[in-house]
Amino acid sequence: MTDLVDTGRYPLDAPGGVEWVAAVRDARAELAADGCCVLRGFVRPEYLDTLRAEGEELAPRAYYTVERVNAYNIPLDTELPEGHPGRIVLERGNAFVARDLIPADTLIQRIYTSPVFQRFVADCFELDELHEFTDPLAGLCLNVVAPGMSHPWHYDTNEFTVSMLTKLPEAGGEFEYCPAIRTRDAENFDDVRDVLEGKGDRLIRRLDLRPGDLQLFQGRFALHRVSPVRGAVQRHTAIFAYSETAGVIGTAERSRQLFGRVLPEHHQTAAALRGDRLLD
Ligand SMILES: O=C(O)CCC(=O)C(=O)O
Ligand SMILES: [Fe+2]
Repeated sequence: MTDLVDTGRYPLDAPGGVEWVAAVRDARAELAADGCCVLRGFVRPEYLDTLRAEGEELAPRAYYTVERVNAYNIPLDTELPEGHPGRIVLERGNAFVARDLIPADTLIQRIYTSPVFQRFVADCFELDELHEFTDPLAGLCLNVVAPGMSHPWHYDTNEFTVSMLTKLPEAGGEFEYCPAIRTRDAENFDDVRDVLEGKGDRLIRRLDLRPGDLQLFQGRFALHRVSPVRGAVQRHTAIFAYSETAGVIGTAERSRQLFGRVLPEHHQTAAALRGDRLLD
């Protein structure tokens, strides 16, 4: 693991050391400022070809479907008042390769399962510990956005998300986000509606991500999307999903939507427990 990572900048080879503490402090400051932190060049340049090539080999295994959704991922026939941003229908055209289709020896599995990586990420998010999902499909995914497609505006169910671009599209496919557009107590539907209607530029930040950059993101309160990919090639990201509690498994319905498959494990779970009552 530590030979994959630029340990000069991100000292995963010396947990708890002075440089580790400094790197964690910088990441925490960025997260505190706007809920997003990009650790540039996290993966050493000599591994970037492998990172991209492994994703290219996996991408045909994604579950390709275009789904009509809303920003809250609640059913489209939910009764909502006039003007509610949840009434705006979006097309979710990204496709996920599920964890059980990603070989254990790929770089992204090695990163996802690395205890020292998990320790580092937990420290950056100021968490005592974090756990891989028990869900056999959702813990680690490759997110594939093909030309003409986008991963439309949404919030994450998880309070924190870790991801890494592995393949850059020719154009478009930008990660865009609206820091703290909602809070634990307030949905702020007016600003959300502006963003969904293309009138929210004042609220949007854009990231210039490069392959091998590690992104730490608090996506529960920041509306975000991957803008439409243009040109001839796909955009790929590895999504490393962790939770503060052990044993997390998604619901059967969500698994069917994202992966086109439901496993026996998914039938045993009720909806994930959450600390708030926000939509999705
Ligand atoms: O692929 C990305 O860069 C973002 C993915 C994302 O927002 C998600 O999977 O929830
Ligand atoms: Fe997301």
